[in-house]
Amino acid sequence: MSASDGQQSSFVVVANRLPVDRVTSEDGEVSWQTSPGGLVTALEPLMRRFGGAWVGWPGSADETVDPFEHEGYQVVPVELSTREVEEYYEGFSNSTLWPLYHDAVAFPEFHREWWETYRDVNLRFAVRTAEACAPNATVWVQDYQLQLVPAMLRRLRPDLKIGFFLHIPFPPIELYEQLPWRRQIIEGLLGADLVGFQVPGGASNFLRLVRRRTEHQVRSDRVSVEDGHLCTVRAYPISIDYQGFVELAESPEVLAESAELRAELGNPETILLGVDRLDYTKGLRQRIRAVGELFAEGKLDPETTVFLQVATPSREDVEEYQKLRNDIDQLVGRINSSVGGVGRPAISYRHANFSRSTMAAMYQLADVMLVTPLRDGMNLVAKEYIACHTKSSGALVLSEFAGAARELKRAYLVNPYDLDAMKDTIMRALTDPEPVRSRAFLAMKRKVRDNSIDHWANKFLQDLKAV
Ligand code: GDG
Repeated sequence: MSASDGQQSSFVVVANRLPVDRVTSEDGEVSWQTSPGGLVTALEPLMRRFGGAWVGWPGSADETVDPFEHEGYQVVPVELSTREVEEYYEGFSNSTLWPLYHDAVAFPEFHREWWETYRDVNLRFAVRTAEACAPNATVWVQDYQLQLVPAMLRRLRPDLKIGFFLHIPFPPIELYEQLPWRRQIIEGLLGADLVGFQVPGGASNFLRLVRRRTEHQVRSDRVSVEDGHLCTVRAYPISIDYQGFVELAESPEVLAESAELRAELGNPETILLGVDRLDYTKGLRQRIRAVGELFAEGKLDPETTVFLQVATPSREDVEEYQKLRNDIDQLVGRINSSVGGVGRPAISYRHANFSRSTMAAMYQLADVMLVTPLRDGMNLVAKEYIACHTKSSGALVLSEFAGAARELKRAYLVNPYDLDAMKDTIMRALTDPEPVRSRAFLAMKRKVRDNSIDHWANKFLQDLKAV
């Protein structure tokens, strides 16, 4: 049955990806499993309560999947061809918008064909969403792949209440203005009743752009759009399922796994940890060089200290990511061969996916967590470490350029481009007296506990109702 056959919902989430992964059993039977992740965890209960629907791409090209019910809500798949995956997803989303929105730390590529496909795919998402919505439904559109959907949807269904949330930074106007299709994207976002950003800086960058590039009236955080509706623009810092992570990290299985992992690493006295998608925005080159120099200068002792760096495979079909992977392999190899350990490398580098419980075991172990992106919308790894490191004496070295730095002011904040300062800060995080570390760490725990992901979702949806 298709969504247009009558199955309509009063609460609809629209995201590039569906919240489910396909699993094929040994006898070839296909079923769908909820994908792990904060957003899905936070929204699933709401979806069930409101008889919701989730519109998104199932993740494989050239395949049509019929809508189906999953765990008490509707799943509405949007199909993409191989060409569309290349041009809309790998192209315009990940090689134009992603670098542009992250301070152009890699060069954004502008191609007209990619833009046209982005527009076509956004229209398909909007049409599919319009079909899935009951009269006056609430729709929540997620992220940079779908920035044209709010306005397209409003044209198709003016009765809907439309929210949009951007998970990545919104760049300063001087950078944004490079985008040949800047006007269309601004108007696309303004189709929403409420546009949310991770931090107030993103919201003000956007409002400045609206003032500069459109004729719409801006008063405080509201834009009067020419078709007569108001679009409110605010910050909603996203978070994690704090309680869920604490329970996971304290479970006997995770505690046993962290003991095993420590033994596997050669029972070092001190563990530094980095966990990132392998992405050029995450500052891996700078971080690994800084730690490598600390080992080479003898400030860190490879006999007693290990730097465990996890890099999760990501966007492997995009050229810039292939280059990054090779660079990091070589860099780690060079450092490990020059700083002799005791039969184990100084840097334990793992380019692989891990289960959530292994991640929690790693967070448990880390004396110092290094989160040093060059630019990041929020960075949930920083918050996950704070939840999962259940000892009071953790230390978080955090980039000033991660959205999380606005809330986690008691972290050891660094400019990731300043290698010497980063090295000094890492040493301070390792050597500060225990009471200093734990006061700061416990303050950050309270902060994350009091603003977990369900607060974030509820606040956004309450505001959406009210605007
Ligand atoms: C975007 C924005 C914003 C990583 N490796 C594994 C794994 N992970 C999980 C982490 C964490 C998530 O992936 C990564 O989240 P981040 O927030 O760090 O970064 P992005 O993927 O770039 O996310 C970001 C976020 O959206 C939310 O709005 O914070 O700024 O860029 O949850 O734990 N999980 C598992 N295995 C791994 O190997 N299971």
